[in-house]
Amino acid sequence: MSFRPRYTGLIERYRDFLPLSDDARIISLGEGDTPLIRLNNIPKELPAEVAIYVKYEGLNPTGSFKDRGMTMAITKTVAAGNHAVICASTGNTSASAAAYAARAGLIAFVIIPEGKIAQGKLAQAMMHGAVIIQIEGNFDDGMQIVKEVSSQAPVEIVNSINPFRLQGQKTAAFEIIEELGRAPDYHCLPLGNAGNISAYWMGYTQFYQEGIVTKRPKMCAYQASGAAPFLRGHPVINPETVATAIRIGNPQSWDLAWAAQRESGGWFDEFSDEEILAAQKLLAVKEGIFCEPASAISIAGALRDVKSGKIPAGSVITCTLTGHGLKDPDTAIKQSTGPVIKVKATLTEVKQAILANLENLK
Ligand code: AN7
Repeated sequence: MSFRPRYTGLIERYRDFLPLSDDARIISLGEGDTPLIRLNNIPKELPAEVAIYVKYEGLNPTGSFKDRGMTMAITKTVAAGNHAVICASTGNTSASAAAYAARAGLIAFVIIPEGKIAQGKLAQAMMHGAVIIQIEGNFDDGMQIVKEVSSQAPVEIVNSINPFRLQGQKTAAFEIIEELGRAPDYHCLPLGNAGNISAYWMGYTQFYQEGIVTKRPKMCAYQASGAAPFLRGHPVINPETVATAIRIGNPQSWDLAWAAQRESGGWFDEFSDEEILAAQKLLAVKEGIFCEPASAISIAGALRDVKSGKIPAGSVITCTLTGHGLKDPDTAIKQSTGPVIKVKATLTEVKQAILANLENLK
């Protein structure tokens, strides 16, 4: 066997494609290099033969794709000599900012909507020592405040309006191209603040312009019906969805996302909370892959579009699973239908429970 060099994160991996000076002190937790898993069981039940791959971004260091952007944003903050960062967040950005700030020795201020952030994400921000400012308002209110406060206090914004965030996040498209040896035909992903779709489109476009690939995918992005400004054509005032990660009514990368949709020939669509949770469950039960609710919307989208014929037979589809299922255990447990059988701690009772269930599952 041959030894492979220790993986040290996406900046070192893709340095030639990233805007960084050679002497920058890189702040990394080994983000990126996430698995691209081909779905085995779900596609068998589709009317058309397609290849569906999931980019499992939940396996990043803090459990979401945000780490790709954060390694860049925090590296740049350190290079600029700044000591504090700030973000508004539905949860994952705050977790990632808190961790990378800790790694760099910076102070992180995170503004989160009261009561609407998944437990795992809150635990991360707390554990990494961020200063947590909980507002009686939603993500959009927090975002507005962050933009204003950063002009009045010495804090660097690390939301995706920080251009280095998208630079880091575009590397997911690079990895997909490298693993497939080509670009996919369709790329499906959730759409919230719209940074990620913009970043993927940048990444695909960069490799296309460098002549590394000869085509780019159609970008297909999905929103929760209760938080679907791209479907309504204007900001939504009181966004609501069980998928709290994408509970966003006034996306910051509005124009970039429309450009990605238009230039790629892709589309936007929406799903109810029930459909989102059903897709999350389906992926967990049929493929053994646990993603958070917001991430599952990419699966809901791909499946609907294959069933309707919008995505034709023979297509290669990639879906980004943006965050790990463990981020939001409450939602998972609440919707779980699996039986928890309570019996006495005896061989007889346990055996009986096993045999009864084997019978039921036949
Ligand atoms: C799991 O953490 O906006 O369209 O503040 O956490 O790039 O915003 C999270 C967004 C999808 C949407 N999936 O991505 C935040 C935040 C998960 C997410 C999105 C988010 P964008």
